[in-house]
Amino acid sequence: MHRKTRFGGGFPAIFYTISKALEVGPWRVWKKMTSRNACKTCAVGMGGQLGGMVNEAGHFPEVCKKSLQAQVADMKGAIPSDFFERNDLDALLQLTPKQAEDCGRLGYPVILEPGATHFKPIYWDSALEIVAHALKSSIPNNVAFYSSGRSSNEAGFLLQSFARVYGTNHVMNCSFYCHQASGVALKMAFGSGTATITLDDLDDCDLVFLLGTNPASNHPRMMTKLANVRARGGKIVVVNPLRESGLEKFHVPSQVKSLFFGTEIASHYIQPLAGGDVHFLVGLLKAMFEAGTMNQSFMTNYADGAEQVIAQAKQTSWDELILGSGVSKQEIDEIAELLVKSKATIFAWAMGLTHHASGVDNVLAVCNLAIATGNVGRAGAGLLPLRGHSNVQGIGSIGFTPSLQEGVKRALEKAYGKAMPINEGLDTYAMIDAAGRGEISTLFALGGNLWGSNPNLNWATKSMQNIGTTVYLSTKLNPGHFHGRGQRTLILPVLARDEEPQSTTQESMFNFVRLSDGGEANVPGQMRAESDVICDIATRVLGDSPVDWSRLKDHHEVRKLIAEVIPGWKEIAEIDSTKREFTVTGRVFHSPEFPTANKRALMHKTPLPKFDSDALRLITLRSEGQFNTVVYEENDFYRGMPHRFCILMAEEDANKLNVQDGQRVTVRGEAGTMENIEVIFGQIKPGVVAMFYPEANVLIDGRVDPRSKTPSFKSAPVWIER
Ligand SMILES: Nc1nc2c(c(=O)[nH]1)N[C@H]1C(S)=C(S)[C@@H](COP(=O)(O)OP(=O)(O)OC[C@H]3O[C@@H](n4cnc5c(=O)[nH]c(N)nc54)[C@H](O)[C@@H]3O)O[C@H]1N2
Ligand SMILES: Nc1nc2c(c(=O)[nH]1)N[C@H]1C(S)=C(S)[C@@H](COP(=O)(O)OP(=O)(O)OC[C@H]3O[C@@H](n4cnc5c(=O)[nH]c(N)nc54)[C@H](O)[C@@H]3O)O[C@H]1N2
Ligand SMILES: [Mo]
Repeated sequence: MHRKTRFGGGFPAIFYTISKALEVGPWRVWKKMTSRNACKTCAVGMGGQLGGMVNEAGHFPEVCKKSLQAQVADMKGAIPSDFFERNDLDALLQLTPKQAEDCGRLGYPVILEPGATHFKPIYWDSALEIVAHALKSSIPNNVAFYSSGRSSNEAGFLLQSFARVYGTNHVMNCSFYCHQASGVALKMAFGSGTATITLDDLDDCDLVFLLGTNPASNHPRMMTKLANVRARGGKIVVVNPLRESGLEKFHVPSQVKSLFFGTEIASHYIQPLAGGDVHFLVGLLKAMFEAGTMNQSFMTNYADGAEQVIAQAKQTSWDELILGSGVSKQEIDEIAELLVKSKATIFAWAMGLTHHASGVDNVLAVCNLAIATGNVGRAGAGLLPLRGHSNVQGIGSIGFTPSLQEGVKRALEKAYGKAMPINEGLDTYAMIDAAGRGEISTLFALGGNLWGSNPNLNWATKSMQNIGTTVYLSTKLNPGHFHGRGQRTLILPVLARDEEPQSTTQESMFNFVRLSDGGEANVPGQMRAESDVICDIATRVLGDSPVDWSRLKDHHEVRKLIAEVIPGWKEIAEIDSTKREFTVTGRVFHSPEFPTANKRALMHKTPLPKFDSDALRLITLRSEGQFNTVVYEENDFYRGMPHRFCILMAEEDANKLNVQDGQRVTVRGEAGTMENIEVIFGQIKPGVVAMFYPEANVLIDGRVDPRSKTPSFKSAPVWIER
């Protein structure tokens, strides 16, 4: 029996939007939603004059219930002053992600002293002094800095450069658990690690591939563009082990006809095995090779490495490709033909490709396909990693990464008059591992929920609790503050971007830098701007020479530095006066000339991944009502999953295991087990099951992709016990 799933968007989304607005007052919400601030949720890059309702191409209104969810959550009340007195650490450890989120905004700094049973409010001055003392008494090589992708370029730049002047390269961001594989692979193929297209290119293509991504929930504003592709007769190929109802049909709220009748999104829905994408993509190459339809002249003129990639496709048997992908020869032929006929194709993907031990190969295989068909380096065609957090790309661009390009390093040295550290910077997973070995004495986290984002939560808990002092700069509480505490933990309350006293900037997935005006605080409290907190700590630790950190509290000064140090960002120096948002130079390719040594693209052989044959492959994903580890709604009505502790399974697998729809089972993974999990029948590829992140992170062991260091969150072996 299939539970009824609903199509995406439409009136349910609109009603939800209205009811959310009523929670804090429609006028207050309208004012905030139309203020000039980049949207807080995904990286499509909404912003500009009417804030989160206008896209980069100026289209209005682009309404998204997700951005409203995040906005309203930031406006609903503050945590009462006696909250931490009434709730001891044990009580806080019981909070679910939703309960922690529902506590409201953190309005005052708190500290948990070693061995204490309660967090206690603390004055800002004392809190900053304790953080400074922890840093001054640590060896820089034992200190780590983490950033999620929510913070501004200004705060991110200040913190990463402070870390370096202080003396460490242990500077890492959430990308290692997200799109790192995309950056690594794109750089290997084209010499540049981000999208090769602009938002407008989506208006000029006739075919879009959506591989391992669910934009109906996670990038809702993309849906208008996708609906438009279909409206002008284009095709959309979805490649996803799970039939996502929002990708079958979506009711675009800003288009009247679509709102009422819905728009078919996928013209072709391919359901591979989780982790079977390389097999499928190599299969497409093989089909084209056999039909003699590859774009040989494009490869000859603009790319290297084609011979070995073609040889791999030629030598691999159809049996192996079909078995490994779970896709039939007929479907592979059909999609290959579609691709050959297309005049301009855009390949878009997200976590379904990156969250694997073969993440980089998955993305390289997409790059190979784009090159083999001549679909890169011209208008309307190219590669589009659908980024996660609203400023995750910016945080990477401005250097919040363990290693810096030589040029950036030299520019920083010149700007600050200080040699950069030489220790090898840790990636996120390696840092947690180092903490487990007792090698991290202080962790400074700019936003995020690092604990909850990790695989193997028991390991993450033990490792993080080994840290001496942990400092979180956060807007809201999340379970990571408590489970991921250090021996001493401080949570310092900060302003969200629409509350900042100064303007800030963010970079979208299309390499477009947006300006956010900031505004008034949404709730009363002692929250401070992230950049203020960072500069105050820097001054306390390093004094005012060689760098005058208090001068850098002025975002205009920071932007002048970014313009000097980061390639392609010159225009940011003048953004205060010009208000001109801009595309980072050197990243969009409308002609087939790439920033590699010889200006040619490079194709790479992609070995076929191997999997345990007796295990089911677990995908961990986001529900309709969550943003990463923040849960707004416990149920997922699109997929018919009524609560967080479900496992979505094909009826065929359930029959083999002799379990029924609605039955409770135990799910065993390599790192742990979860009991009392409800089986839900769904339209998912047999052999593959799905559960919600972050809860299911107790199951997953840390198999990381050797090149991107990203854990295989979407092909973890699990076994079901009745
Ligand atoms: N509302 C909302 N928006 C968000 C977020 C959020 O949590 N909520 N998170 C933000 C962030 S940080 C990110 S990174 C993005 C995430 O955006 P997505 O990547 O779309 O999110 P996921 O839920 O991780 O799901 C990925 C999709 O990949 C499919 N998939 C899983 N395994 C495979 C596979 O092996 N092959 C293929 N082809 N497909 C597979 C899943 O079925 C699922 O549909 O969204 C961003 N936007
Ligand atoms: N099993 C599994 N694990 C995963 C994933 C998966 O699909 N499956 N996805 C991975 C991915 S793609 C990602 S990106 C990571 C997410 O990793 P993170 O980015 O570390 O986690 P989030 O849950 O987005 O962080 C939410 C917290 O950020 C804080 N916050 C929100 N806004 C602001 C702000 O403006 N400033 C500051 N300072 N703080 C703010 C709030 O305290 C909030 O609770 O998780 C990864 N882990
Ligand atoms: Mo992400």
